[in-house]
Order: sequence, then C-alpha cells, then structure tokens
Amino acid sequence: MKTRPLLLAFLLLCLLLQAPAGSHAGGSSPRPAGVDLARLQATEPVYLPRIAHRAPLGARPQLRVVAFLPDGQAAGDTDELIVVQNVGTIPTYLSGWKLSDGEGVVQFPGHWLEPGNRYTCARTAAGYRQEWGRTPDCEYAQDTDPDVPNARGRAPNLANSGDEIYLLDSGGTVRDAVLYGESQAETADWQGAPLQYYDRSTGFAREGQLFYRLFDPISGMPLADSDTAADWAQGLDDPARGRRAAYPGWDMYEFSQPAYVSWVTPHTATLFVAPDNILAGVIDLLAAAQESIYLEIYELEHPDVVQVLAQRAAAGVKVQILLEGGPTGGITDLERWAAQQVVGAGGDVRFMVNDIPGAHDRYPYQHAKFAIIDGRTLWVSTENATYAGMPILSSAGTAAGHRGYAVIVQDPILVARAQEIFARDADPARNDIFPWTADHPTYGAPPAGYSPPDYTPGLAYGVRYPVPVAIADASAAYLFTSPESSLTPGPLLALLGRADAGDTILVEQLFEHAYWGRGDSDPLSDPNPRLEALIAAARRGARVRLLLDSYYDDPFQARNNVATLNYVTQVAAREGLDLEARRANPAGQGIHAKLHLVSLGQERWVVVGSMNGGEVSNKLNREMALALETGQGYEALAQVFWWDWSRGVPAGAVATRPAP
Ligand SMILES: [Ca+2]
Ligand SMILES: [Ca+2]
Ligand SMILES: [Ca+2]
Ligand SMILES: [Ca+2]
Repeated sequence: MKTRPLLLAFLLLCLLLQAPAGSHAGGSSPRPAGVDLARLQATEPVYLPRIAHRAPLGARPQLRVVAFLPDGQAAGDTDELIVVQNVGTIPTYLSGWKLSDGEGVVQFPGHWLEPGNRYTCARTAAGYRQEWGRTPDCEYAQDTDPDVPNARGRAPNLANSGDEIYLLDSGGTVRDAVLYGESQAETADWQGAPLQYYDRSTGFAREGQLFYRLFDPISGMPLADSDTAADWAQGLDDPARGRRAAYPGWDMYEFSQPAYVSWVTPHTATLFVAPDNILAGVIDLLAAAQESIYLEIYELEHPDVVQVLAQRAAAGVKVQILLEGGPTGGITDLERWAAQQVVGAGGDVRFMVNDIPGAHDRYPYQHAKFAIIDGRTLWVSTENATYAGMPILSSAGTAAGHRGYAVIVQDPILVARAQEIFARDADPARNDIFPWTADHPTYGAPPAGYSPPDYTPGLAYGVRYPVPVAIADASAAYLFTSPESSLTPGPLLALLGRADAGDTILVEQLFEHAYWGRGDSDPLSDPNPRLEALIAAARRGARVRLLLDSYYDDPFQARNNVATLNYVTQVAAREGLDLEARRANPAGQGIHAKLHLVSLGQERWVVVGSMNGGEVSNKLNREMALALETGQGYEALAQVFWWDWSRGVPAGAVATRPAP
C-alpha cells in the first residue's frame, strides 16, 4: 500500500510529460472508426506549463465538449465554434489537448482552464465577433485577430449535414465525443443515434443553431455525461428542459438562474390592471423619473406615453429605449413618430432588427415589456405601450381594450438583473441593434406632416378597478426570462409542479397552445409543458382554471384557443379532474394577459410578464416575467380573474369554424 502514492505520482508525471507525437501510451479508449489517431497527434510540440502544480495526486483533468455550432451564420461559416469546459476538479493546461472532426485536428494554445470555466474556440475570431458581438478565447482556422490565440493544426470543418467532434487529451486519448446529424461514425464515447438539430417547430432555424449540453443553472456545470443525445438541449426526452436550441448572441449561461430575492420584512409592490389603471400607472412612473429611464418593449405606439418620455428626455433624464424591429404587421408610422419624438428630445431609441446587412435574428421577437426608472424601480408588464394595451378612459369611466396586468417593485437585485438584460439586449456591438435613423425607410421618420390619429375612448367596458393594488406583504420574488428560464429551469413550472389537493391555480392568457411542435402535431408528440403542468396539477388534486382570449382567437388556426378548451375539457371529463377552461373578452378587446395566480398551502404567488403559451415565446423570444409571493396581490387579482371568468364561455358552446 505504501508504494501506491508513488505509483500515482509516477503515472501523473508520465501523463504530464507525454511526448507529443507518435505516442499512444496511456490511451485506453478505442479508436473512433474512420479516425486515424496517428493523424490526430499534435503537429507541433506540446509546450509544457512552466508550473505543473496545484494538481492533487490522483486527480485527473476532465474536459468536455459542451457546445458547438456547425451551420454558421457568417459567410463561409467562419463563425463555427466549439466550446470545452473544465468539468474536473483541477486547473488544466489546454496545450496538448486537441479538437478534431475526424479529419482536421487542432491543438489548443497554452491556457490554464480553471475548474468550471468554459473555453470557446471559433473557426475565426472575426466571424465569431460578427455574430456574437464579443471575442472568442481562441481561433483555429485562420489568424484573423493577433490578440486572439490560435489553435494550430489542420482546421476541422463542421459539416452542416452531420459530422463528429472529438476532444483528445495530451496523450491522444479521445476523452469526449459528439456525433450529430447524418454522422455514421462509431466510437465508444457515443451511444445511440447521433444528436439532431431541433426542428420540431418551424421557429428553429438550422443555420445558427448552437448545440449545447444541458447544464445546472446554479453551477453552470453540464449534467451527467451519458454519451447520448439526451445530454443535449436538442434531445427530445424532456419537453420542459430539452427540445430546444440556442442561437448566436445568447447569454444563457449568465441568465439561466432567475434573479431571486426574499425579503425579511414585508415588501411593497404595486399591481396594475388593464384597461382600468395601467395607463395612469405608467404615466405617473415615467413622469417621476429624475435620472434615467430604460424601456425595453415590443411596441411603442401610445402618444401619451411618448409625450412623457420626450418630456423627461428634454428635462435631461437619460432615456434609452429598445424596440422590436419586426413586430407582427411591421413598424407603423405611429411608432416611427414615437421614436422621432423621443430622439428629438434627446433620448436614444434602438431597434432589434434582422433586415440590415450582416444582421441575424438573436431572438425572433424582442417581446419583453419592462422599464427601469432611476436605477431603483422595475416595471414589468403584460401590455405594450399601445392604445389597445393602455386605453385612454372616457370621462364616464369607460374603455375598450385588453385585459392585462403590470407590476412595479423596488429592489436592487431585481433591478440589477433587468438592467443587465437591457444592457445585453441593446448592446450596439451586436449586429441586430440598429439606432433610429431619421432617413431610414423602416427605422426612421414617419412621412412629413404625419401626426398621430385621433383617439376616441371605447364604451364596451366600465372601469371596475380605478385604483391600483398597493401590496404591503410581498415576501419573495423571482425575475425570469425567455429564452433562459421560462420553462425548466424556471420558477413558473416549479410552482405549478408543487400544486396538489387543496391548492388552486388560476391562469389568464392570450393563448395557451394545446401542443407545440408543428401546426399539425398533437399533445402526445409535442406537449406544451406549461399546459401539461396544469393538467398534472389537476391530476394531483389541485383546482385549475384556465381563461383564454376569445377576441383575437382565430378559428382558422389549428392551434386556436377553442382547440385548447376542447383538449383540456376532454382530459378533465375523462379523468374527473377539477380542471375547467373558458374563453372570454371581458374588457372589449380581448385578453392579452399573461398571468398565473398560484395558491399553494399558505403561499400565494402572482406571476406576471410577457410570455404567451406558445413554443417560440418560451424557447426563442426575449421575454421577461416577475413571480411575486404576496397574499394581498393574489386576492386582488383573483377577484379580477373570477369576474372575467364569470363572463367566459366554456368549450362546447363555441363553434370551431364560423358558419359559412
Ligand atoms: Ca459548417
Ligand atoms: Ca451557414
Ligand atoms: Ca489570432
Ligand atoms: Ca462523453
């Protein structure tokens, strides 16, 4: 036994001193078919680290391929990339380790990779920077940036249709492998079918699709390596965690853990209801700004909101706004006018676009609706700054608009996260951020002489909640976002997953699709994990009510709300669940809300934000929501919900096709 530490030390020394070429000593993995390991050996000498310290005896370097992008968006796929991560317990010197696609092989530059850290090697630094707006750790095909170290050798070409990626240690042993697409290769480091692009929903393009290993949002470490497609985001096994992809420019490692705060003493917050008091609430909030307003929103088309933004900018308040550049229906003259007013007053308006040269969609839609005021106050809304979302009330107290909600809370942790999200989203280094430019036909001024159309308040709805809900009992909150944390990981599914007998879930949504995937799929093949979480809660004994919009609901779409009502109602009837669904139009222009009210034992949660019940919203868009633990907020919004519910119509009472 006494000789054992010495033996380990000797073996470790052998490993560290491994000759770079022609040596296979210590290699225990079988050779991958079609790979000539002799060719995979380093083509240049291994530069030994000057300090081979810190490694406890017996600890073995463990690196893993955790992400790669075969079908780049840059011309010539110069933005192909491979990311490795140190998943072991000791700092590891990368020089000597190699990446291969079975044909090319490159050796990493000298770099100590600390445990937990990732290292991104791009085909070229220039191609990567164009698509990600930042610099990779190394480049392997060409020296496009003298400041970015080069991996040397014969560069891999990641075939878009399928290929292999091998990670070899300094002894030439394959330590990790990924097979994807049409790869026919066989290796002991991969079991079963190759990993496939995620394309069950049409929102997921192959070009730009980043494959990545599922990871723990707290540690950032990949989940256990089973050498199968199930380890990866594109794997189909877990509809709430997998069945997805990432795209260039995403910040998923930074934001997958929601911002969480729990307050020792009860905290205040304010809840707003549309159409009743949401406009007055946002005007008051903006008008009070003294230092800064950061507003990230899908649509800005409300002249009253624009007026106060311009007025604050003119008064010297820093006003910075990020808008979606390609909203459904396109940017209107009203929004061009809105941007013109704010910029004319000294503010800054940017669009997230995909139609200027070199730009690619980071997110299909920048659909979040939030604002940060004076670095202290966070506003999160289900509504855009439009007449429909924030109707002007008549003198008689009537309106016609969306049922929706917003929340205001002050907390440094929540505000800091929202500020970080804004900074990343609106970063001018990203190729999809384009500033309002007076003479640009899309992102510029409206036609000369344009002025906003007149507005006449609607009569359909008599305001019921003139005063916002002042909360004084908030005890915790999560701020979470799509695409990072709206499913798993994320607080919404976690809350729904805890509901059982005696608990209640009330949901009010613009829509909640019966299934995801393609339009002709079904709930078994492509489950909507949000809807299935509601059904599962009902199966555990919870009371669940789902109220969906009937105003915008399109009877000609396969995935309309009637189809969801029918599906839910059939499941409830068949299994005897306390689960009901209705459609309603309580305030004249439909339900646009994205609201979950969750009552779990003594806990009460209000979840308000921008996520709709479709796949793109939860996996690809930029969205933001706040989950707030508050009994007072729950009781107040439950009253709104039950009034709306009383105006709802259940399944069976609605024709699925209009009469001819
Ligand atoms: Ca390629
Ligand atoms: Ca390409
Ligand atoms: Ca370089
Ligand atoms: Ca592996």
